Amino acid sequence: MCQGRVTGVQAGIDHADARQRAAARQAGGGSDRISAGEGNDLVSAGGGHNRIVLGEGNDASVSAGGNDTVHADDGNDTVRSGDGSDRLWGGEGDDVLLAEAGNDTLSGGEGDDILNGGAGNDLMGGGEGADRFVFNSGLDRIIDFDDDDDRIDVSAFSGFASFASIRNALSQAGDDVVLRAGTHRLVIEDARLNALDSDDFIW
Ligand SMILES: [Ca+2]
Ligand SMILES: [Ca+2]
Ligand SMILES: [Ca+2]
Repeated sequence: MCQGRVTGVQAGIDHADARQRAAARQAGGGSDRISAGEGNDLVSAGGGHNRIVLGEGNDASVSAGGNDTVHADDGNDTVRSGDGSDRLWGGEGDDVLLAEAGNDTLSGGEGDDILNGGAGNDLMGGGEGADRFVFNSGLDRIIDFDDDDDRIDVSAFSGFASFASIRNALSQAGDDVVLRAGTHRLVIEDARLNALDSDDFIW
């Protein structure tokens, strides 16, 4: 298995393979296309609208502003995608998806994933496994909350000091449950208020 590593890809429109280290380092700013392939890769893509495929292995990628698309694929991966409207797929494995600012779409896929949309209005789907959804700001949606396995982390809000305080902020809205935190709102799609209990939240 190769140990690919791409760093400093920041300018220009690049088509970098992680195994081609020298070429990757010379790539300039703008929108990069990076395919890391097998092995455990560390990709730093900088700004621009990046398209990153991490392939197999336990990978990590960091990108800055711009609308990024990241397919983490197999393995336990960590993806941090900076500002912009990003689309992140964890694939198989236990992944950590940190979409940061912007209106982002996060898909955990199989495995026990942590999905954190950061600021902005984010759409989150955990897929199979016991997933943790982090709600910290904006108007977020969880499309596939499973109250047997998944949990919602609201620890970013100091006002939620107990499950009772969370329960007071929950309401049924048609087929969905809505959690309100000041001006911020989380929609838990296709959920029943009376099925949610303290096991479903982290505060
Ligand atoms: Ca890889
Ligand atoms: Ca993965
Ligand atoms: Ca999952």
